[in-house]
Amino acid sequence: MLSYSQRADLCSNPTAIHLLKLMDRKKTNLCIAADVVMKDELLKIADELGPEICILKTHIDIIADFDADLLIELQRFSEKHDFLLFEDRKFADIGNTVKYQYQDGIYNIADWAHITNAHSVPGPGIIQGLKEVGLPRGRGLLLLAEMSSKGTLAKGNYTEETLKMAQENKDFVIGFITMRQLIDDPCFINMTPGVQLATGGDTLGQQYYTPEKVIKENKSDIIIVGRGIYEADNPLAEAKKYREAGWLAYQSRT
Ligand code: S5P
Repeated sequence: MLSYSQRADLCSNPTAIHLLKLMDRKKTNLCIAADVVMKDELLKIADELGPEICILKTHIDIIADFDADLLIELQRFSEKHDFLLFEDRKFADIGNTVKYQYQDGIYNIADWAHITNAHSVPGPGIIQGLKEVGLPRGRGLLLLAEMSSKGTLAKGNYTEETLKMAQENKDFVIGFITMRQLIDDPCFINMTPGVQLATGGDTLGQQYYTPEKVIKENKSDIIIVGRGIYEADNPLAEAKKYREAGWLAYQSRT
């Protein structure tokens, strides 16, 4: 199996190349899902956990005291600690609408988020719309091929059609939100949410698998961990545990 950085040499999207090289350089396949609602909480995570992660995943629209300064600070930490920013926007509208949602409004996602994601439910037009905005900036898009939640409709034929849409847009689509590796293509990066050190779930349908199962058995590339880390008594110590578990699982695979 190829290493992350060997895969980088085969890809064309600048964000995919950057991310794959970064993971091997920094020895981490951990993405933190920083689902907090205040600016200072988000920036604390970015600064304290930044050295442990390859990606900081945001839901920028849940920040109660959002302002443009937050975006400048996030970019500063991304450079300082060498991680990418992933706005988990889950776009789901027609191409013309998502273009505006991606570049305009108050969040201007395309200006600061290296990576964003989209549902494939509208069909390929959503990728075209996002691509017009993101590709000139060198950004990368993930498609939601599967979801971690109980009862998800993203399965079977829906997942198959999503893979096809990605293959037809390899310049911009850099991978998937998925529970497992779905196609053996080194340029698609698989990111998996619903990860904790113990299996289980929450009361709202989330389901958890371990880093080992996700990376080693299911051959995903990146673990996305939220509450397992930021709700711990010592988030930094917990992040180190997830980082190590994710990296060991990757090493045992290569
Ligand atoms: O299928 C999905 C897709 C995503 S991006 N299931 C998910 O849970 N996510 C996101 O991953 C979700 O929006 C949240 O930010 C994170 C999981 O958080 P946790 O606290 O359950 O680890």
